[in-house]
Amino acid sequence: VSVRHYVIFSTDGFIKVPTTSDILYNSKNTKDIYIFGFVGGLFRVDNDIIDPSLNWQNPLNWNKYVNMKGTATIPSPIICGKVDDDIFITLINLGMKYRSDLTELHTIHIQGANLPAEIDGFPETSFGIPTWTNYKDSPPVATYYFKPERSGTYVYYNQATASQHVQMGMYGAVVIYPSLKNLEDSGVHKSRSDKWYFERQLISHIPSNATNHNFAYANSYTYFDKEYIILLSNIDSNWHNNVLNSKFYNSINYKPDYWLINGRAFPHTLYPHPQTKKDKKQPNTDQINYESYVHIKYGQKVLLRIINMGYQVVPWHVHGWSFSVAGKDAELNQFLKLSAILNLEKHGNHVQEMGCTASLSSGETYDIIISADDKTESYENYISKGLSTIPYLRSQLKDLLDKNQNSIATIPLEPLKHPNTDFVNFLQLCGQTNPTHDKNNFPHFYTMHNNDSYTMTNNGIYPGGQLTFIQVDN
Ligand SMILES: [Cu+2]
Repeated sequence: VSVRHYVIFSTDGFIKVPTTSDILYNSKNTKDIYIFGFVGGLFRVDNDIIDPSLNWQNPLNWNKYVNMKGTATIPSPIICGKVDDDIFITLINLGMKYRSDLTELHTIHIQGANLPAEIDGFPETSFGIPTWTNYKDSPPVATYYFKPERSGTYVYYNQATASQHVQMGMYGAVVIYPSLKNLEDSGVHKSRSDKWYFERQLISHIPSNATNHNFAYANSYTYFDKEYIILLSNIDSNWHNNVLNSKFYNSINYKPDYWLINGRAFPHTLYPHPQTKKDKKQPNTDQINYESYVHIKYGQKVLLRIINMGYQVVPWHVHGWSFSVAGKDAELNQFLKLSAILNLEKHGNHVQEMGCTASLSSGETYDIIISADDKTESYENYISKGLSTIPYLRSQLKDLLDKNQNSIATIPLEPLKHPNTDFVNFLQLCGQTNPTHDKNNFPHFYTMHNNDSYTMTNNGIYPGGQLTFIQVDN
């Protein structure tokens, strides 16, 4: 059990959205949208101070806080911990840099946390944090407390004037891992030789360096090798402009024109997330961040923590594999729960909820696991040799290229080197026929996206919006 203390500030800022579908972006094909959000992060773990600048009780830090006004982005910092941890979140309302006249109350509500009313963040039934206006005096603060009983994916947001504050961007992910004790209680344990067992049965696909941070829930079928947060939201830029310009906006006219994954629209979703490098040392959280370009290896299991904070239902669709639903709203999937109760796992058996689309209402979270099995075996013959009198795929693609140069895609391979992104030609990839075909380096690209396909746009321009890639290689 650890104490994890976060200090979070509310303020305003801007995000950049693409205005074209150019994969390479610059200042000419992006525009700014005014937003509100939370900044800050992990202050303390147990007695270790992680970031001394977050100590609001030290007056020497106050000047820095004043300068943090106007620096908000979407989404807000990730809050994480494990079951039974003591999670504290101190909230400071910095006020707005570009709308200094706004002095509304702010709160933090953790959806799914099932907290008592005193600290549930609903201001009409408890309290809100007023804006800090006298910088000579310590900021008005209150500290929320959350002792998670269940692992899974939650979301926090500003419940004060939620209609506007959620739309403006005041939300972030909450990730809770099961504890080792939870896992042991469910029959999953690590032996002294560093092997993972369910009861007395070896779980061979779980490597010895796995920890409780490789399980979504206390259940052996929720093991994953890598995890990503997919926080979905949508924006009506007219609303945001009106807030910036102090104009009334009637929320019954809500009409989104941008759809975001972790605060960004395609093609920005492919690039490294600007918040990742800002992340301070996060003890016990090696890999969790807001990257939305999923990069995994064949055979790996990837957990997608999908959260919908938009004002529309999202049918989230994954190409390539059917996924298994590990849980929803921080509750273990009921089929997995039933399988455990009936002891089906013992017999190497279980029941799973599978699918290729998960529909998320506003505020819902889904934990889905993809087993990225290699499909080259089954399709290799057709792609590289042809089958049943149909010529092999590369020769077909060459014909297409002869007729139209634009018919073959170029794909940004691991767009981690922005702005000098490498592109690969799909024909080269797909056409690496024997004997030059290098089976050991054959990346595949799958997409996942909002299946209400008009949301794959940026103000009407396709492709854009809620669309991103999964790169799989060896
Ligand atoms: Cu699709």
